[in-house]
Amino acid sequence: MFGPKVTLAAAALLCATASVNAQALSPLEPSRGIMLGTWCDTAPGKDSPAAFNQRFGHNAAMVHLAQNLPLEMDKLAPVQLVDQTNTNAILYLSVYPTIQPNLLTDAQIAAFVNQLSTYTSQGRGVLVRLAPEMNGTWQPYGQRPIAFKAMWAKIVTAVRAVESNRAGVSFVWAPNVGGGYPFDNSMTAAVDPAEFAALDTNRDGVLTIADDSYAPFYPGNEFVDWVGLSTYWFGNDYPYETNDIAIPGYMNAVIHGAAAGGKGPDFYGIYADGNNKPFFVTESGAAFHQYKIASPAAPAQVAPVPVGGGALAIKQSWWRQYLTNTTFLAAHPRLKAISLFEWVKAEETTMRDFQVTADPAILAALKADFNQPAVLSRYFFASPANIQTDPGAPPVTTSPGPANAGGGAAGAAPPKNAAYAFSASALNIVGSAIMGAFALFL
Ligand SMILES: *[C@@H]1O[C@H](CO)[C@@H](O)[C@H](O)[C@H]1NC(C)=O
Ligand SMILES: CC(=O)N[C@H]1CO[C@H](CO)[C@@H](O)[C@@H]1O
Repeated sequence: MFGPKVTLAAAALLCATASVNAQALSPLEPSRGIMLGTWCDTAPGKDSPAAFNQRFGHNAAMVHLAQNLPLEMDKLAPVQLVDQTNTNAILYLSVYPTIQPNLLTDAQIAAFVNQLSTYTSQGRGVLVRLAPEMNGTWQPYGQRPIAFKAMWAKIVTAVRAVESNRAGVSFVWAPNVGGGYPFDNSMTAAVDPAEFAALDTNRDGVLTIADDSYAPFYPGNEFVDWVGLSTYWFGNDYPYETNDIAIPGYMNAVIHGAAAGGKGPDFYGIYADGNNKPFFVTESGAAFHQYKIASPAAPAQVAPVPVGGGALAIKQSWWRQYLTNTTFLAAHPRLKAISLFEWVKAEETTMRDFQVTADPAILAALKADFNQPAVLSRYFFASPANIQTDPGAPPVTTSPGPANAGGGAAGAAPPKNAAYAFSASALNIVGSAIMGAFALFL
């Protein structure tokens, strides 16, 4: 799958590194403004990032894809879908280790580094959300903070050892929202006394909600570029199978640890403000429960769910808390990226529709809120570009998304973005014919 590395990459990235350092930003962090991204259902015949761009009327600044580690060569993230947007969108890549952290070999890490180098050397920036939700029990790498942090540092060090990756790859540390921690009693890490001691932050001999759900897993400022949380509105009460309007202020409460009984640490305050890191809403959506299912594995309808507040009002009550809420956005200047979860997904006991751009009425309501100048001017989007991230991928056939509408307020210049400076520099030196597409960022 991976082509040979492009030899000019090292020279190209010297430029980008200098510009990143001068602004004291994390790699791929915009100096101001928020990158809007999408994670859509890329199964054949379902949805695509290019189709999202056309529906929404703006080019997603980031395209979210996921894959496992060690690499499974037949199941790598379909990065050609990013190329097919014909933009310089950042690849936002969630990477899920399928084995315990201490078992990952140097050769397996090297293969991953090579994959990223292939992308960055073509001018495609990559935001790596490595091993997300490491605080939960449901991942093989979950609740093993010592092994997790060692794996994290090893991978980050190996990735940064390649020149094109230093400005072109940024690491996102994103635990699960702490409400409900430690989530269930099947705490597998308890078998290792050292791991358990690291988790039992109040040293009372048991793992409970009173223990810090984030700190044991933080790999350290030198190894983390971005900090993030995934935020969802599922409904008023567990097991979440009613269609409820979002509780006012819920989004704000979640990122400051005041949701779910107010027991969680103030994530934004401690990890974004306290550690001087850009903040990333790594996934977000409001669930409209379509119907009850037997199970996620056998998601046939077993009972209807009343429409309650209705899909439009529920989703609007959620996006108005953060995405289009200028009060919220102004209060969180470290918020630099938001990725929408554009899926219909069987979860727990219901079929859940999180999409905001699929239904025409919901999309129209979103656009009416989002395209107000005071909101739109806080965001920016990818620019047209012809990047062939993976030289081995099939040729691009889809049509381009709409033109960049970043900085929508009349006359406002789009914010400068280290990511796009990175792409521009790389392509400038390569001498690509598409230079004109980057003129705004030079
Ligand atoms: C907008 O955000 C502020 C600050 O978080 C919050 O107080 C307000 O309720 C939000 N507005 C809506 C409509 O949710
Ligand atoms: C118990 C709990 O909170 N589990 C949740 C952890 O986070 C994942 C992803 O956000 C959810 O799917 C789980 O339900």
